[in-house]
Amino acid sequence: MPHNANSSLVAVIMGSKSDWDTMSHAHEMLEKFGVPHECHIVSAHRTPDWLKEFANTAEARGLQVVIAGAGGAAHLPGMCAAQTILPVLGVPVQSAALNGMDSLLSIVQMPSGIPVGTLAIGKAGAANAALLAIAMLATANPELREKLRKFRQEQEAKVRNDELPGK
Ligand code: RP5
Repeated sequence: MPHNANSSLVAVIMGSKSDWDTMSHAHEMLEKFGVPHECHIVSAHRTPDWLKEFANTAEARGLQVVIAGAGGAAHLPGMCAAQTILPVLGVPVQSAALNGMDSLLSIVQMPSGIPVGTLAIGKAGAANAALLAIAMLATANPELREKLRKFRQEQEAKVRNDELPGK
């Protein structure tokens, strides 16, 4: 995993190594756009002191957006958002017991005052969290804005050129 604590603009954190299968999609999207980022396992309940240290130092280290993925009783995004003013994007990881509905509801239902921008359950949510982080960074970065525009154009062209089998 990339780890360059000095220049990262985005941090991708997740509650467990088991979340990587999902959260790697955020990492891959950030890689594709050349956005400096770092990835860490940070558990709200297993490593509370590490979460506190991470969140308390994130802004001063130059991070601009945090993407936090967790499953089950998924309090990582909310507990991270509580300790930093950086925007936090939450990704509900698909859980075995409740298919990610537990993760989604845990992340999305933040009481007023501490927002978490909640994405879709699973891999699409992780990829979109990265795209949203990129769009946020792009408001002040024309080069990134052009990369985002090109990405949309390529996506559109692919869909327009898709053919249905046997048609
Ligand atoms: C959460 O519990 C993690 O985010 C993960 O999605 C879930 C299960 O963790 P493991 O038991 O696989 O470590 O904290």
